[in-house]
Amino acid sequence: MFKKILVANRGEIALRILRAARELGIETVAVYSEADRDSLHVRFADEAVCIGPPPSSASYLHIPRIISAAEITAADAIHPGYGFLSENAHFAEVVESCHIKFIGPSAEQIRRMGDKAAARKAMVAAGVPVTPGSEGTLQSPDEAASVAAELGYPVIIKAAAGGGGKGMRIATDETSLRNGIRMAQAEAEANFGRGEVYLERYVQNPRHIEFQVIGDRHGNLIHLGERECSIQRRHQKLIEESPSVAIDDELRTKMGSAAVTGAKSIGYESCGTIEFLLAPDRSFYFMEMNTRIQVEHPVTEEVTGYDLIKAQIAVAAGVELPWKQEDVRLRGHALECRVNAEKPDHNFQPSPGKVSYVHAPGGPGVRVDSHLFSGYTVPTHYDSMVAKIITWGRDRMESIVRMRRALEETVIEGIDTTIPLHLRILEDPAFLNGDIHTGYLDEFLSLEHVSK
Ligand code: MV4
Repeated sequence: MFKKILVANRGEIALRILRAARELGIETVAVYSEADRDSLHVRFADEAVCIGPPPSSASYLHIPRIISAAEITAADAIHPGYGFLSENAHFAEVVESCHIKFIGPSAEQIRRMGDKAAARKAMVAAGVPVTPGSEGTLQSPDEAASVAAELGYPVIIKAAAGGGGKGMRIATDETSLRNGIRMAQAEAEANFGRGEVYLERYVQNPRHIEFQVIGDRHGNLIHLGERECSIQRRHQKLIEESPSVAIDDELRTKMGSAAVTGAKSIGYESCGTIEFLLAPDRSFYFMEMNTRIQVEHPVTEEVTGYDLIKAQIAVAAGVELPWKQEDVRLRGHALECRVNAEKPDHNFQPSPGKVSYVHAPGGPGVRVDSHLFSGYTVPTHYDSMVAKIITWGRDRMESIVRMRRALEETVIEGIDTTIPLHLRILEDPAFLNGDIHTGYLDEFLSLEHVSK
């Protein structure tokens, strides 16, 4: 096992990883920017190294400074968390070339799944269902037009280098397709330095369902059920849950085997997520693979009883996965509400600043993953998420009732948060019915606006 892990991240995920390392008896190193000097992750770690000024580009994304911090402290592994450098294949390569273990998959697996067109090809080759679409990337607008004519409109244009919704365009006819291709290419070129795009038939009103997988280097790879992540705005998830009301045992077995087949086909090691679109007719299609631990991993932990971060560290150290697929049981229901420092009634405008007072909820079935404390200042430089409130119940309704109660107990003074919006969603009949899809939140917000 590792002796010392450096956590190349901040906020709640840095705390989550430090906690796992401590339980495993592994020493810890935090890195921090000048904006995070007073943060909890600095205090929780055995050692802490300042890696630069507040902008991420000069600190949490600055590879030489992070490597230097690991070398100075003699860390033998680096955990990247999520965001920042977690899906940067070059970083994984540099870490390994310094004889430090990158806690995640190989650089090659990150690179392969980071190219969305290559990921799609790999899944087709493995026999995982993908939406009908172009063979690979498109060479010309004329080729796009003939592929689209065969697929039938609407189609969706995706950037090979994109992901998470960046560089996407929907086209309803040939004119909008030709315009869309040009705009998507320009956007992808500007954002990722790579303009290639591909086409898929557009699936209307799908659910976003993702399967958690974990693999080791001995060829074992299992799934840990699904997460329903349809409640999102501009590709930022707000509420996640496990299991999904749309999935019964039969569909879970089918989608879970597809996820395992897909991940095994690339020899995947570590925690990962296979994202699917689930259509109203229950057909499902591979969308993307995320090669990191995700924000919403706690709902899977709550229903499986497994500690995903401890498992991720152990498999990175070469330990054999101690679980078999048939051991995995999903017990009860878990919900996660992301608490962001934002004004949900003013177009989700950021609301950074000093948190004069905080009181976290507690009691049965409540878990809070947060770096907040009374007197903490939410900096302007980073993501706005300040807490994740996770509830568990024997069934979905019990987890919802507990979530309402937990959100009502929560006190966060000095900044605005998404808590009032969560409480309104948790009363919405469509949500209570499990009647959700990727357009749900936009519809909910515009309907609320009309009725006010
Ligand atoms: C799609 C789709 C419909 N049809 N692909 C959005 C993010 C990226 N992972 C892929 N996305 C989509 N791909 C086909 N063929 C709809 C989306 C999509 C979406 C997916 C998941 C969650 C929210 C979404 C919001 C808008 C569009």
